[in-house]
Amino acid sequence: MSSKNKTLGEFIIENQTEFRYSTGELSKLINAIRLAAKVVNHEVNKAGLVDILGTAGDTNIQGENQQKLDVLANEKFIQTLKNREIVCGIASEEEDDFISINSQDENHQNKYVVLIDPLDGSSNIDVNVSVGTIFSIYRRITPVGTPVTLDDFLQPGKNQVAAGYIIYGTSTMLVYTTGHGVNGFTLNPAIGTFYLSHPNMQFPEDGKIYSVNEGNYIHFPQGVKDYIKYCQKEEGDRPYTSRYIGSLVSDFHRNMIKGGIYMYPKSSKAQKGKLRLLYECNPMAFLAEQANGLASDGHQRIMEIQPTELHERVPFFCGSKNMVEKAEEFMAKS
Ligand code: AHM
Ligand code: MG
Repeated sequence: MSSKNKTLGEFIIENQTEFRYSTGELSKLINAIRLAAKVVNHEVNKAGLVDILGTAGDTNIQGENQQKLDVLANEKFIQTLKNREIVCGIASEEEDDFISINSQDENHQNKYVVLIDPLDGSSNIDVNVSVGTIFSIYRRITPVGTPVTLDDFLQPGKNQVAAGYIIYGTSTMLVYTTGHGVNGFTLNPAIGTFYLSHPNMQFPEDGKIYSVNEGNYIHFPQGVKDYIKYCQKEEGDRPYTSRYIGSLVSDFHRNMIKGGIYMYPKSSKAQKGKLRLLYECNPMAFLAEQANGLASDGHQRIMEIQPTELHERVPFFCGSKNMVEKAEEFMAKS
């Protein structure tokens, strides 16, 4: 069968044996994420009809309360993962604490925890710009059969067994890795099936795009300012092109295909930057490294960082290998 006709369902089954610990549980988990992605995609696509269907806080025709899309996406992902009884814990950007899931089936001892950002870049929804869901999966470190603890979630990114994102863009794609490269699947909305459209995705080693919120320029550390000036300099293949959507998943996705660097540095206003280590940076870092790119906090590999808090923030530099290395060079100099 040509890779173009392969569905995500078929791909998951065919590649099950590649997983580090193959019992079929991780496959079921990815299948649950696939289902939740389709549900959220349906909701995101209705966002433009909000004036007709009602805004958040309104009551709709069925008497249901309309919800903000990020809250709704959070509920859909948590519900789907809970209903299928395939994880023992979930942490989400939308929840202050992690959720411990006790399976009804005593024989079923789930070993995975999932961390999600259910709808990242949600300030873009009102203006019809792409948003995304980010997920990260770990094996628990506490014994199965006992309630999960914070330690199960506070693992360095290098322990991830799978990670990915869904991009709700001009088409909807699910892109993920289980540590054997990165593959992208495009949803055919007519029949609700994801097809393998982007096998073995790779960052070009070099790129010509830099993505950063330059409005914060004066607050950036000197090394970042110097790197931005380097990107803008008329020399060799420079100046580079500046492209910033303000939606991490979309900026990452474009840079992975075309070659580029995404930066959210620390600033004098936000000492640890803005992005969250556990469910934004780590999963993107795992994908980047699996796609021949790099992810750094400016000085060290993102996936080496030992987290201390569920919602902790970290400066983030991610993308084409040579570009991230160059940015690190400038930061080391200053
Ligand atoms: P969010 O989790 O509140 O949506 O914030 C994360 C988003 C990223 O997707 C995006 O790259 C960044 O915040 C944009 O931030 P800014 O508007 O400060 O440039
Ligand atoms: Mg977010």
